[in-house]
Amino acid sequence: MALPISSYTVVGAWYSILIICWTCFNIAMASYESSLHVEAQALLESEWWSGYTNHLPSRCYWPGITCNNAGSITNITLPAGLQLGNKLRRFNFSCFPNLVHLNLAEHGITGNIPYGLGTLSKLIHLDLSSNDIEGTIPSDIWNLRNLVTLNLASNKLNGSIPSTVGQLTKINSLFLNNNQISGFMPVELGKMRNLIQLGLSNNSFIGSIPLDLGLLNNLKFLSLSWNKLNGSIPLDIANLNNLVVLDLNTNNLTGEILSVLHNLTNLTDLNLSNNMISDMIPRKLIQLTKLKYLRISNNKTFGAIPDDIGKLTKLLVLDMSKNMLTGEIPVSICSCSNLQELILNHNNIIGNIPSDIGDLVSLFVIDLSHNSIKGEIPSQLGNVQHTRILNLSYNELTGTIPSSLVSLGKVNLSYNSLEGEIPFALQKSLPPDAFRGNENLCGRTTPFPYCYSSPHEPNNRDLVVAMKIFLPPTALLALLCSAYVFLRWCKAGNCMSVSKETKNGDMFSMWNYDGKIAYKDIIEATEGFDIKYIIGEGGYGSVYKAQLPSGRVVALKKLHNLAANEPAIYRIFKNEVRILTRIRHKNIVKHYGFCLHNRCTFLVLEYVERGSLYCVLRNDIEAMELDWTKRVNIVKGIAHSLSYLHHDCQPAIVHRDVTTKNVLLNLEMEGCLSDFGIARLLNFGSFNRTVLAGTYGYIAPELAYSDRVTQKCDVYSFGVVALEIIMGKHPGDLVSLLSTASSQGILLKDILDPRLISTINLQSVQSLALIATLAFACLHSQPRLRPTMRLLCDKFVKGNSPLTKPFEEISIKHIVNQEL
Ligand SMILES: *[C@@H]1O[C@H](CO)[C@@H](O)[C@H](O)[C@H]1NC(C)=O
Ligand SMILES: *[C@@H]1O[C@H](CO)[C@@H](O)[C@H](O)[C@H]1NC(C)=O
Ligand SMILES: *[C@@H]1O[C@H](CO)[C@@H](O)[C@H](O)[C@H]1NC(C)=O
Ligand SMILES: *[C@@H]1O[C@H](CO)[C@@H](O)[C@H](O)[C@H]1NC(C)=O
Ligand SMILES: *[C@@H]1O[C@H](CO)[C@@H](O)[C@H](O)[C@H]1NC(C)=O
Ligand SMILES: *[C@@H]1O[C@H](CO)[C@@H](O)[C@H](O)[C@H]1NC(C)=O
Ligand SMILES: *[C@@H]1O[C@H](CO)[C@@H](O)[C@H](O)[C@H]1NC(C)=O
Ligand SMILES: *[C@@H]1O[C@H](CO)[C@@H](O)[C@H](O)[C@H]1NC(C)=O
Ligand SMILES: *[C@@H]1O[C@H](CO)[C@@H](O)[C@H](O)[C@H]1NC(C)=O
Ligand SMILES: *[C@@H]1O[C@H](CO)[C@@H](O)[C@H](O)[C@H]1NC(C)=O
Ligand SMILES: *[C@@H]1O[C@H](CO)[C@@H](O)[C@H](O)[C@H]1NC(C)=O
Ligand SMILES: CC(=O)N[C@H]1CO[C@H](CO)[C@@H](O)[C@@H]1O
Repeated sequence: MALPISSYTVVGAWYSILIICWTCFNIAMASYESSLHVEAQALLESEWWSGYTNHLPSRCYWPGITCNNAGSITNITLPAGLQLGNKLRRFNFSCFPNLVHLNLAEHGITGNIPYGLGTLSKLIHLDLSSNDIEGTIPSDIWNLRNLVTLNLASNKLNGSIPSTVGQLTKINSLFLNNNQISGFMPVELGKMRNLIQLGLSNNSFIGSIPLDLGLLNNLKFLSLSWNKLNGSIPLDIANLNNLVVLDLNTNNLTGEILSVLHNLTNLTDLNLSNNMISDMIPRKLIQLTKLKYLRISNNKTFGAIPDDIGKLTKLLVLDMSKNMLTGEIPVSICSCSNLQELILNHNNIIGNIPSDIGDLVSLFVIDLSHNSIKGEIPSQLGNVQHTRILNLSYNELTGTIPSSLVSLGKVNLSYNSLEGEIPFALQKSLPPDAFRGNENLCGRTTPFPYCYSSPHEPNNRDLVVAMKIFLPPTALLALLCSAYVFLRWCKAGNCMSVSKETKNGDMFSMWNYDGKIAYKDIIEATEGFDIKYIIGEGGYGSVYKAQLPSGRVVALKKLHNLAANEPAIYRIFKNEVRILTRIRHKNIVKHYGFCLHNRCTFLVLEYVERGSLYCVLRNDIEAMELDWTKRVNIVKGIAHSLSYLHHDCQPAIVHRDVTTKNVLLNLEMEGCLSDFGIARLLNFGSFNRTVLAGTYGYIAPELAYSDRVTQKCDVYSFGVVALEIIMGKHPGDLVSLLSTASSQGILLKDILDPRLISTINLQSVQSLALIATLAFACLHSQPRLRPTMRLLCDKFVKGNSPLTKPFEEISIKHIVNQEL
């Protein structure tokens, strides 16, 4: 049955629909108008545009305001000069539903960011940078999920960043730099996958860099500099291969990072200065061919500057100052034709100054001071006419000063071994300090009456000449008198044997007698043991590198835990050190002296350039440099030095801590044993039996149940070290497996350092087999069945017995069962 529908009902239905729609429209219009009214009212109340409040209807044309077609405000970008003071909180954010763009940078805003910004749900761009805003960032900011740029930089914001920051998934620029934000960097930063620029520098962030930053593979700009970040730089940073700027300077970052950076081929600006990065400068760094700024100053990087650094043709600034770089300045640097700053001071760079540096016409700053650069100053340096600063002080330069240098600005040639007459024009244009410490330089004008000599290091011959020529008889008398007083004073024990020692050039032995002199020199050379001079740390204390006024470089081992004010301890310590300083062996780091003070106690040691064998073996490039011949020589050197300590010293000295960390390598890659006797000194010093002699992994097994340290403990450790040298890594489990059957089938060729295995030849095989045989004998669990160091040395001298089997077939079993 069909329902009858009258025409009346149809019309009625249409009519009611129309009515409804009309009402809807009216309501919509009314609410729209009322929302515009609310916006207008909020503008009035904000008091930001106090001069315009009479023109409310034309508000879309007020300075800095943009509206959409319906008249609702979408963009507020105040014109420069308007000062808002504390009027941010007068702004009722909830009244601007269509605002997408709010830029209030540099408007003198003070006070806090009020809560309520989170109601601007359409906001895409928010910039409150360069104001004086303080307090924490209100949490509702992190609800602005449409934000594409957020800039709160250069304020006084504090507090920390919550994990909700990860909600801003559309954001591509986040700048919070130059504030006082603290706490950890949240891992949720890794959720902002669209980030292109991230600036968090100059805050107080602590902890380590979140690994998840490695997920932000759109990043082009990353700056976390000037924070308190520690730990190592995550290797995942190497995934960010769109990075153009990577700035991590001035943190406490450690670790090895440089070796993976070569993937970041778009980098133009790399700044890792002022951290604790200890890594080689990898050759692959030259793959970053777009680099303009390369700054790694004030770190612990080592190795040489890559030979082909000249491939970085865009380079403007190369700053690797204050590191532990060795090797020469690569000649190829002269291909970096845009170079403006070459800053390599405070390293251990050797060799000559490449003369073609004179071709680098843009060079502005050349600072090579505090190195060991030799040879003459190339006259071509004078070609670099833009150079304002040329600092070659504290090197070992010889020859005369080229007159071409006259065209440069500030020049400093002090503390070298330059000679001859200073070019006249330079005498006039530079202060005498620029030439100080070059004993054989002469001048003509007033500041240089005779050959110039440093006041710190009087040169006897010059003094005599000067006295003969210049001193009238009365002055001579006065001089003799004061010399007499001086000698009397010396006799009283104030400066024992200074004159004798300096004449012999042996300036260190005096430190055996008088701590005061050393103390002052050392404090100056290390700026009061500033941590920036630390080159190594151990359980006993830190090792510093110090360059003395004479230019000589020494290592200082600063010992903790010493009750030096205890007279008994002082006496024992002094005797101990005296024994150590008498030791002279090619393969033992020289002890020059010590300083025993209440505040600091340190040993003065020879500085050994290439650092510890431990580190070299763990660096693929350096480990390759350490070929089989060098390794065999290092093993022999250690054996000889231990034999010397055990059998030739009176009383015999037990090292107690033979490890690869305590074998240092010089420039020729020869081994020098260091740190012997330190454990004993410390035991005296603290009367503390908990100071363990030895390093886990190298300690003889008997020390687990006895504290009787004998020469045979050193022999055991030597065995571990010898194996480590030929295996390229700590033998680890192999040592404990030796007595078991499972080890016996292992082949010699399978334990040798795989990085060098391809370079093996008949001669090295014989030496390696001998080393392995002797090393295994040293690892005997019974101390008395281990060979003595003297016996080991004899075996090394006698050389290798011919192999009875081909190399490929020699097994551990075969070696262990050999008769010594
Ligand atoms: C907002 O306004 C400013 C100044 O009027 C203008 O420069 C800027 O491009 C505008 N931004 C947007 C997204 O419209
Ligand atoms: C902001 O405006 C809304 C809507 O007009 C109002 O409810 C609220 O009270 C205002 N807030 C302040 C702090 O004036
Ligand atoms: C942040 O700064 C304000 C003053 O600007 C201070 O009252 C507050 O204690 C600070 N908060 C933190 C966590 O440092
Ligand atoms: C760090 O920020 C403060 C202001 O917040 C500024 O004065 C200072 O210059 C900044 N330092 C660096 C190195 O940018
Ligand atoms: C890094 O700093 C944090 C906080 O200051 C600290 O807890 C942590 O031990 C430090 N880590 C390292 C490796 O120094
Ligand atoms: C770096 O670490 C050292 C000690 O580990 C600490 O004394 C120093 O304050 C730290 N520096 C910064 C900037 O956090
Ligand atoms: C470097 O890039 C190569 C090829 O693009 C890639 O195979 C390698 O995994 C990358 N290394 C790192 C550390 O990201
Ligand atoms: C480097 O930059 C170029 C040009 O800006 C771009 O095409 C390329 O994708 C970027 N990334 C890498 C890894 O080269
Ligand atoms: C790099 O860091 C140093 C601090 O050692 C700073 O002075 C310099 O401005 C930084 N350079 C760049 C380009 O970031
Ligand atoms: C090198 O000398 C210049 C000019 O005398 C000086 O400004 C600079 O600080 C010196 N550099 C060092 C590391 O001493
Ligand atoms: C011994 O050394 C331990 C660890 O270094 C230290 O905690 C303890 O205070 C020391 N005892 C004495 C008596 O110095
Ligand atoms: C080895 C070294 O000198 N490291 C320094 C690197 O820079 C930081 C910050 O200035 C220093 O604290 C380190 O001592």
